[in-house]
Amino acid sequence: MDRRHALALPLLAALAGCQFGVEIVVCRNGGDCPEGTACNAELGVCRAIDQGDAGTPSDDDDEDGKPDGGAPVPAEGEGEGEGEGEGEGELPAPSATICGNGAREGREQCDDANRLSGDGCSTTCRADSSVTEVEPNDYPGDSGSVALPTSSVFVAGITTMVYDDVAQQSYPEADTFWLSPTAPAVVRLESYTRSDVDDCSGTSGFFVDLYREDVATDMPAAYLRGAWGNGNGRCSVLTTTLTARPHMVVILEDTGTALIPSYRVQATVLDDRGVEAEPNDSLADAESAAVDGLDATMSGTLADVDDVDVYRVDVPPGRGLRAEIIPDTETTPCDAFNTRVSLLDQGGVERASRASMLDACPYIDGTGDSPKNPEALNLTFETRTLFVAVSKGASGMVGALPYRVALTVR
Ligand SMILES: [Ca+2]
Ligand SMILES: [Ca+2]
Ligand SMILES: [Ca+2]
Ligand SMILES: [Ca+2]
Repeated sequence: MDRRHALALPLLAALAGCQFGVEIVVCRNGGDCPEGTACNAELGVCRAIDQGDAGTPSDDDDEDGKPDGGAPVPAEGEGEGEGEGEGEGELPAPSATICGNGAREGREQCDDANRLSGDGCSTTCRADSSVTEVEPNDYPGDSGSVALPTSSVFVAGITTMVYDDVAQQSYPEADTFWLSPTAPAVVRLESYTRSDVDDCSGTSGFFVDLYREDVATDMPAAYLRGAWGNGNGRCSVLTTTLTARPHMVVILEDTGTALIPSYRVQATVLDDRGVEAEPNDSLADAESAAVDGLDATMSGTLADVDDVDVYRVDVPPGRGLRAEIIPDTETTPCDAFNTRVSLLDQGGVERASRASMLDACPYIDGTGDSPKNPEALNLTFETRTLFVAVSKGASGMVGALPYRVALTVR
């Protein structure tokens, strides 16, 4: 079996600044920062001074008798320098849908008062079920390669070593299952190693790979896309559009040497909230049809190199946001998908960003015990509004670029 190409990938993408209309100010090339912000040399963007950046918090350019630093720059656009029709820029009050509080609210399909999937109600309050693997299921033709419902949890273990005659060495077994959506869908496949919550212990790593239905005929040719290192801890998340055809999912241990006695893979069909409504280039105009982030997806298009699409998501206390930007076809790999995602706070300040890379489409993840982006985890006592901005990647652009945004709050 192909051991994949990504073993030596660096986990973190380089962080870089990007310009977002009036909201984001790039300072890498000598630009000035607005009041209350200072240039962050690492990100190359202006960040709120209260984030510990170098700056001049004792400045008092506005002569109000108080230092200009402190709270992030609000969206009132009081300087009205750049325009963009901000007006008063009043942002709507945050609202919370709390999955796991035992009360069914908003678009929740259920709420069983826990944060575990596979028990009938998922950690994002969507109906799900649990399917236990049947061995052998190492290869596409194996009898144990069961078909999974698209809202389900695959409970399995990588428990045996298999000797490869060609390579003349042993590898951990693979586990496979089939996914056959009855209609085109956006599906997230996420691995977990903890049994009590949807999270990872940090000790085991995965590849989650997707193949076409003719996988048994020519496995390398049928390969569509893989995910590695982009989830909680060392777990992985493969989010993709799927045509209404059978697809094979292959789970591999990522070092090719270790066993993983117990793990789960959650398959979730994201709730389609439609198409972005332009203009949505600023916080005040942000698209909010998926504001609850309950496993929601929207489709958008970067119309030209200057287009920025901003999505609003409200995150309850103690919960985190995962946002991912994926191609609108299952055949486009992440590293050939030239987009970038940024996380903005209510002041329009960029807190994190990531671009496309091999085996990981652009994502921000504040979920789980050790989130890769702690900025996307809400540690305050109040529901907080975050903004997800989509823009083109670094390698230029030819024509309009369609994409999907995938959101989960949990
Ligand atoms: Ca609830
Ligand atoms: Ca549950
Ligand atoms: Ca197994
Ligand atoms: Ca757009």
